[in-house]
Amino acid sequence: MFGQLSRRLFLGSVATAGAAPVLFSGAASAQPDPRHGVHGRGTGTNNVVGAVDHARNGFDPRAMLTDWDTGTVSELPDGRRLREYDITAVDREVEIAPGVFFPAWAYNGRVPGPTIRATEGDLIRIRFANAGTHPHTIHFHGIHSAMMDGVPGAGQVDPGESFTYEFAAGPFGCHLYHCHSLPLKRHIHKGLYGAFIVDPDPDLHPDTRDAARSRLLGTPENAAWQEFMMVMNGFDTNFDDENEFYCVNSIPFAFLDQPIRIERGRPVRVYLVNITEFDPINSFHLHANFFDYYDHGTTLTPTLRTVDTVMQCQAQRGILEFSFAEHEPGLYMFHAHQSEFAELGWMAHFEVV
Ligand SMILES: [Cu+2]
Repeated sequence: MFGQLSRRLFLGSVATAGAAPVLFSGAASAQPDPRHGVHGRGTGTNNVVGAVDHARNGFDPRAMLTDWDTGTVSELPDGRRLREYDITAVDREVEIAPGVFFPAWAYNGRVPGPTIRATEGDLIRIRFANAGTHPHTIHFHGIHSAMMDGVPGAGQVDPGESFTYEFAAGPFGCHLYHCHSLPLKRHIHKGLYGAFIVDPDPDLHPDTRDAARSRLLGTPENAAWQEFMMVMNGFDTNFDDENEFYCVNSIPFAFLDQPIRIERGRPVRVYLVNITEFDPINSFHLHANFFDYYDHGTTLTPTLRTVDTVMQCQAQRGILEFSFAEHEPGLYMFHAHQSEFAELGWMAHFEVV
C-alpha cells in the first residue's frame, strides 16, 4: 500500500482505494463520535480507523505527557546532587498508526526516549549502552565538555559497547537529546531522541524566585500547574524522505478522540520540542486562547506574550504557559498550523472540565 508512493500521492490514492490499513477522509464506515462532531471517527473526517496497541509498543503517548524521569538520585561528597540514568539503544518495531509498523531505533525501547528532568547544577551521569545494530550516540543540547558531546569521535558507541556521559545540568530550560551518528537524518528520524528538562534553581534567581519555584518539580508552586511534555515528531514509513505521519509523542491523533483533560482553574505549562525530520519547521496553534512563550525555556520572563501560534525549526523548543480559567468547559483544539501536518496526525484536543 505504501510502496513507492510519496505521501502526497498516497493522500490522493486513499480517497479511491477503499480498503487500506489506514483510512483518511471519507471511506470509513465507523459511526461518528457524537462527542466530537466532525472531528470524530466516521465518514468525512480526518482520522484513522482502529487503535494503536500501546501495550505492545511498550509506551503510551498519554503517559509520556507527564512521565518525567528524575533518575536515581544521590548526594556527592561536595554536596551536589547526582542523577544517574541507564539508557540503552535498541532496534524495535513500533506501531505508529493502526496496522502501520515502523522499524524504529529507540532509547530504552520508546520513541521519544525517557524525558530526563533535573535541576540546574545537578551532576548528570548517563550510562549509555548500544544494543542496536548501528553505531549510536547521545548528543545533549546543554553545556558540556567536547568529550561529552556525543558525536562521532566523542562518545559514539559501537553495537555491544557502552559509554558514560557526565555533565552538569544547564542552562535551565526545555532541551533535548538525540543520536548524532551519521547519516544524521536517518539516525534521528528512526527515533533516537528525547526531551531534557532542566528546572531552575530558585536560589540562583533571587529576582525571579517565584517564577523559578513554579518551574521546579516537587514544589507546591509547581504542583499548582498542569504540565505536559509534547515532542513533535513524524514518521517516514516508506523511507522516501517525506513523513507520512505527524504527531505529538509518536502516535498520530492520539489526543483527538481522547483529549487531554485540563482542570479549568489550574494553569497549563507545555514543554514543546520539535524533532521532526525532513520538514524545515513544525508549529503549535491553540484554539480560542493565547499563551506566553519562553523560547528554549531559558528565561523566566516570556520571550513572546499573548500569541496563539508558535513555530519551531528542528531542535528548537520552548515553554508555553496558558490558562482556561475564564473559558467555559469543553473541547479546545490544538494542532500544527501546517494544515497538511494536522491532517496527517498532528491534531489534538484539550478537554477543559
Ligand atoms: Cu544513531
